[in-house]
Amino acid sequence: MAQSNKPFRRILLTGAAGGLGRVLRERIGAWADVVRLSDLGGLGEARPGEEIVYCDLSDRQAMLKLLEGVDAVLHFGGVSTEVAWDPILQANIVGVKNLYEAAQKAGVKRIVFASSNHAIGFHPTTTHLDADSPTRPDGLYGVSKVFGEQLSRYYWDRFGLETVCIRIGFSFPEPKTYRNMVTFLHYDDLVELLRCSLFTPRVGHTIAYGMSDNSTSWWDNSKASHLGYQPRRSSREFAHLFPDNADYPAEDDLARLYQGGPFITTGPIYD
Ligand code: NAI
Ligand code: 15L
Repeated sequence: MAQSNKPFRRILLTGAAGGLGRVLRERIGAWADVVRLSDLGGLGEARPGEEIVYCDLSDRQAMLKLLEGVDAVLHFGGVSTEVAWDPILQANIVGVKNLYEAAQKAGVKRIVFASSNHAIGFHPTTTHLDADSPTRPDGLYGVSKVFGEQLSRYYWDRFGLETVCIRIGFSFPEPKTYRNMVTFLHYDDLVELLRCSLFTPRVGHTIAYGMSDNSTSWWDNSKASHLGYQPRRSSREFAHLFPDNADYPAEDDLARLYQGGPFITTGPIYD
């Protein structure tokens, strides 16, 4: 391969066919000579500067191969909501363990792990959280994100493999509920937070909240300030969609009382 000035030789993006993966595929090409895209399927043709490797996160041997030659990982693959236990177990528990085992063996320097606000969803909406607040998952999906955060902590302590865990709020084209207005992460800010997470010289094991510059927030990113992340977008851009907060649940609805919103009563879903 010819010499290039791009910062990384090869970045792996898992979950590349998912909602956020498709956004990132369009926007991270400048960061690496090669972006290796992975998912279960649905990635179409590789474009210049891309490689496509289909792989189930729960397949240990396939994961050991997937990580070969990779310098850094954006881990966006896996189950992204509260579903039955077995898919959560396979993708988010076994899969994350396979990822870290393979990454450490391949000499990967850094992983950005797409965690979720559901790792802390059983905190009341009256509580302000930072990186040191205790986790309070709001379902088995949230428990699986706590597992990923803790596994990555172990790989930092044991092997010096760095991770930034991003507790993403709500990253879609626009907020759909008033709760989303509080937790909104604009795609532009997601990409900026990933750029900061990959290019800050030392991150160790960092917990950051994935949110834009929204008017109301439950989260404080001061303990991730070394990342230098400055959100430039805000859910204020969508305030006209919620003139009287009409969609927000009634005062005594549990979904209003806890940060995880409706997730708190969804699980557990037994197989
Ligand atoms: P998504 O569900 O659209 O994408 C996830 C992708 O992972 C899918 O393409 C799916 O095929 C793949 N996947 C699932 N199981 C797999 C397996 N066993 N092996 C390989 N690939 C598998 O989710 P989205 O919205 O793109 O989210 C990406 C990540 O960010 C997820 O980890 C999610 O938990 C996290 N996140 C996203 C939020 C958002 O607002 N979009 C909020 C909080 C967290
Ligand atoms: C998540 O963790 C999900 O991945 C995303 O689809 C949304 O449901 C988001 O949380 C949320 O809290 O709304």
